[in-house]
Amino acid sequence: MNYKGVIFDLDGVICFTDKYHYQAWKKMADDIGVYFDEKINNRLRGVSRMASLDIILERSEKIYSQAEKNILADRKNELYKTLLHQMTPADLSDEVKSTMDKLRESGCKLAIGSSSRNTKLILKQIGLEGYFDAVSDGTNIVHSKPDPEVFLKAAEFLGLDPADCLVVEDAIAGIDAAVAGGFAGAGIGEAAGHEKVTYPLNTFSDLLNL
Ligand code: B16
Ligand code: MG
Repeated sequence: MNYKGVIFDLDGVICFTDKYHYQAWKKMADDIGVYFDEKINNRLRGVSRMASLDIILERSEKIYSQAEKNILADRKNELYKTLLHQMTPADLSDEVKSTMDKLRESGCKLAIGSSSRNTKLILKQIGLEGYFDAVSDGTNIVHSKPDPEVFLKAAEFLGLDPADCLVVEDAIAGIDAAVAGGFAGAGIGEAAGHEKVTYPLNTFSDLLNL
């Protein structure tokens, strides 16, 4: 690994909470009679909770006040958290865990850079509480991806320059954020096709070849 630090996105990279986000947003959208599908859900990857709600409400005829939006977002989050409690260490794949262990053995510092305000709960559920050298998430930022703030904070927490860190992302907004912050970006899934991705990955363990 040619980088001193690796900053991992959480949802879509380390684990797959996207299905729970979908179920919870779908229930909320159905309750208020707003159309929502998997394609719209894809636009929510890496995007903050309130910005995600604004994307969903593009399909609504009613204009919601900020107070009403807060209630909708809270309702979705309560359902989402109930679903997160079903997660166990079995939701962390052997490939992801052994790849991260090998990166650490080679001297790399490891961090999380996630937009989620539920990051600590998710890490606890999958058995990674206390595993990372730094955790930067939705609770310590003002601007969410594609703004680079979450990754810049992660690099700062690690004591490293962005140029010495690799960001691993599944979201287009996440690669945009990495590029804006001066980081190299490794893309998984949809993000592997981003025109500015530094390294497209077929699978997570490809990181061991960089
Ligand atoms: P929360 P990531 C992101 O996580 C999700 O991809 C995105 O869909 C979600 O809206 C966002 O976290 C905020 O999540 O409601 O838990 O604060 O991909 O940046 O790890
Ligand atoms: Mg993601």
